[in-house]
Amino acid sequence: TDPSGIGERDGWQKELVNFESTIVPSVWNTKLGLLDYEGAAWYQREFYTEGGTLRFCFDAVMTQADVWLDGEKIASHYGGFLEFYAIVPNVSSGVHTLTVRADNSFDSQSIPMTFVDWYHYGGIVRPVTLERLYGICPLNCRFEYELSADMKSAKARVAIELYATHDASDTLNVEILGTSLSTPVTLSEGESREIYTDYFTVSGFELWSPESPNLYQIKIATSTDDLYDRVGFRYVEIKDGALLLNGKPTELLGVNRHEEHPDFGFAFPPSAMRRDIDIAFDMGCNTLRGSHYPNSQIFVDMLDEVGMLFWSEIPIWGCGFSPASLCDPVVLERGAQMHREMTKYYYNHPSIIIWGMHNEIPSETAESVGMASSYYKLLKELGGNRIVTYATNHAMDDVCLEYCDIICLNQYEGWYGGSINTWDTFVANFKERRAKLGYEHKPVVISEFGAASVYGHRSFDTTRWSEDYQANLIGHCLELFHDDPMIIGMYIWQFTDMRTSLEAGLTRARGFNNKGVLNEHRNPKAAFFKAKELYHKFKT
Ligand code: ADA
Repeated sequence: TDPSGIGERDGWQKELVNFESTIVPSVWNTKLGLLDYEGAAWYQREFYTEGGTLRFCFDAVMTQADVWLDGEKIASHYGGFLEFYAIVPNVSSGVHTLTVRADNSFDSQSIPMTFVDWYHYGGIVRPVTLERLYGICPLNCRFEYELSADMKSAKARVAIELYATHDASDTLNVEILGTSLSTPVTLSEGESREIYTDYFTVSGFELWSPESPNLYQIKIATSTDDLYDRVGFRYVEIKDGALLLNGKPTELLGVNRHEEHPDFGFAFPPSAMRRDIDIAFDMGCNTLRGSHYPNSQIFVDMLDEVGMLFWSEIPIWGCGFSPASLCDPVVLERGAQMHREMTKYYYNHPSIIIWGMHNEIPSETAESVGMASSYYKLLKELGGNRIVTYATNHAMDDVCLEYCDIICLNQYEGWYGGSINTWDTFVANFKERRAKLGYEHKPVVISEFGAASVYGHRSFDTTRWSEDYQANLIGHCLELFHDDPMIIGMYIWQFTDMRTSLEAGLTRARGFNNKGVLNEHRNPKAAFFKAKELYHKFKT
């Protein structure tokens, strides 16, 4: 750790003198003594290479990452939940030193900001990989397609990010579903460029849906390198007040999930991801919201495979945002960059049907309009066939509702004010406001609602903090929302209890947000069984 920020001055990028060994990926907070540490920490390791052009890929480093190879800076990246890479040419054969400084300090311009209702884990939280490149190499691809009216074929093209280790001409081959097409490419040494294939028609596929999550392999290859990904064909739209998936009305039965575990922080193990998905299915969910940041690619791959719909968003968690921050060009650009990276790297996942612009910004203020309108436009441009929205906690005075395809309300009647009985009035009042605004074509999702309960605390009188109070409130809400034609979906807050930041911890028993329908070790509370009963009933 480098609490006083002396590492670079003292040459740690060349050699770390005092260190302990650790495992990557991981968060440092689970090391004894480092639970509360916020700031910079340095990681270093030696590796052997036969040399050439090397590509260092980082899936996620919290939050500001700086990377050195043999003491020379090779990358800098801001944004803790998104991937980045550095390409270094002419690396000699032999042993080299890779150094990473991960800094999770927060301030009024950081995303997320200091005050959030989760834990500021730090470290290299997702895998790091090293590739040797040679020739013209495909690094990333976006498969763009438009389904025909009968949804049996698609007009497609592929955007491919290329890098050349030397001046070269080659043929780029794309193969999908028995169709193959070749594009000649010429790049000069060190050049990176995105190219588009011509449009082509693909057919012979079955649609991707929660019931049949059909995936197809896409292979992109030059004579020296290749790239494989998977795609699914589906169409999502809002029509006549409903969400249609492949033309079929779909009710979103969901839960908000943080990719967090008290023993692993954000370095969530894949086997535990799979278990979370199994539990969500058992509960009857057909969708998860990745509150409040892009989740691991491994997790979203699993959702593609099993047919779970997903809402992916960036970590603009606005409770602590001042109206001034909303117009701060640094904040706006950081958020825009996160949206560009999220849409670039997550584009091919059919499970992602919703892009989330931000969560609970002060959207009742005039200052919020710039952020909401620009992010909406950006996600519509870059995001493919997806619903674009944001979660608001300003149902009755939000001024940005123009900038969403569906209206997503976070509301805690019966927890932060109100009672179980005030939900009807809340819904009725919002319906009236929506009509007055002329937004009746925008269906509503209740994107957060719930109550905290302490696992194991039962009560005959359904007192607050008991499992019974929580189960009762959630049961009431689910039935109310399901029966209301304006409301097309619901995401319970939240899947599991989870550790929260020190500031929020002051009002959170155990330093945890206890609104999970499971506790942090994935043991079910009464609310889990209530939701399971109702979600399964709604589906029949
Ligand atoms: C907000 C927020 C969540 C969580 C929740 C709560 O709606 O979006 O992240 O903090 O409130 O538990 O109060």
